[in-house]
Amino acid sequence: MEDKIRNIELAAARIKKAVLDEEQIAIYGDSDMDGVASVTILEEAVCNLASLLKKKIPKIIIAFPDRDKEGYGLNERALAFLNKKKGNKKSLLITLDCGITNVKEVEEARKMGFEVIIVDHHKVLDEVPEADIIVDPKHPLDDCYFKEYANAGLTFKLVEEILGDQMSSYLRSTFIELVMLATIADMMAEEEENQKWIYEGLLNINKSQRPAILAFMEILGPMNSKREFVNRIISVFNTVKMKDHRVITYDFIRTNNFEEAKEKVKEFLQDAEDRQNEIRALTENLKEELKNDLSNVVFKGSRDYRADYLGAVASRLVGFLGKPVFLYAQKKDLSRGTVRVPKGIDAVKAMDSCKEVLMMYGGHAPAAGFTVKNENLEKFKDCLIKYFGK
Ligand SMILES: [Mn+2]
Repeated sequence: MEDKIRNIELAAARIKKAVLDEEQIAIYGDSDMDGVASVTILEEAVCNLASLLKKKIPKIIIAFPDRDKEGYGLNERALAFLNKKKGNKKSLLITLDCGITNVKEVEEARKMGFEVIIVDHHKVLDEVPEADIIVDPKHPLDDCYFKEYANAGLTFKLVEEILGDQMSSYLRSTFIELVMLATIADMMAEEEENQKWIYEGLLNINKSQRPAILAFMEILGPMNSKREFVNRIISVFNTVKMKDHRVITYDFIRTNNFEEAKEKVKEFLQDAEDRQNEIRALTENLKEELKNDLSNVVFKGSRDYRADYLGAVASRLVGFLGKPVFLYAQKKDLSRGTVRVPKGIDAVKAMDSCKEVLMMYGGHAPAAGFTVKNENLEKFKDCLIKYFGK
């Protein structure tokens, strides 16, 4: 067992070189709490390193997938966006909390002239993208003793390599705060460093330096527990709202304007409430509809479903029905879905057996996602019925 994650020093050295040479850097992260935390940590570390080294702050292109329009991970539209921003300059592309399943897209990115570093904590499928550097503790070649990091935890390990003992205690504590939020949000095992970071992050959250966190504190008022407070923040961050490949929570977490942050928090909390109501209504409808259903797997979609809250609905249904739940939002030509399964079942493995009919899939054993052409929906369903038994 190694105590270092495979390739993490290599990735750190490459990013350091990019800062030294004032190269352009594109950072592409998932649009949820873990992704936004990861992007923020890496971006702030890179800017910090540039000023420590008395270098120009590199041009950093930031983008996130529009989950509703594009689904999860690197994808064609996002690549076109990144490529346009890149111009004809040489550029690094670092994917955070996504990328490990994007074989085609990584190939495409490299053709566009990006040098690709994947930093991901998701399961590695049979086919691995040909990126320049891959950091993923779940890679079969990775011998690291601990594999259950949130991606933000992984990114923190990476920036520890990048900054070394030049990381100020101020910077460290603002990073740990984000790692704590992301580790709880992604429901990673509270063991080893995860446990340490969660403890430290929760301990210090009321001394946060981020106006965004302080604004939450002021608007929400006193809470019974720090966990409860943190869960409210997470539910906002996992509500993905996009504008031009930028998730609005990313600008929010980085803001220096307390008054503006307070206005945002009010807006977010209203949105979160509306969303909770929609989730509750859909869950109740589906419970009613499925309570007498005898099949071993739920596979259901609609043109009215919105991809961004299906995960929450599927989680509740798994608890109620005790069987795997596949829900999808049907678009014009394809459908995007989310999967939640009871303990002991591996959602990614189930989809491995159906990969011929899928465009894209991936995630974790208990929670995963997929993209499928509408013409293959029935085939996918049949395949799942076969896998889980009648
Ligand atoms: Mn994650």
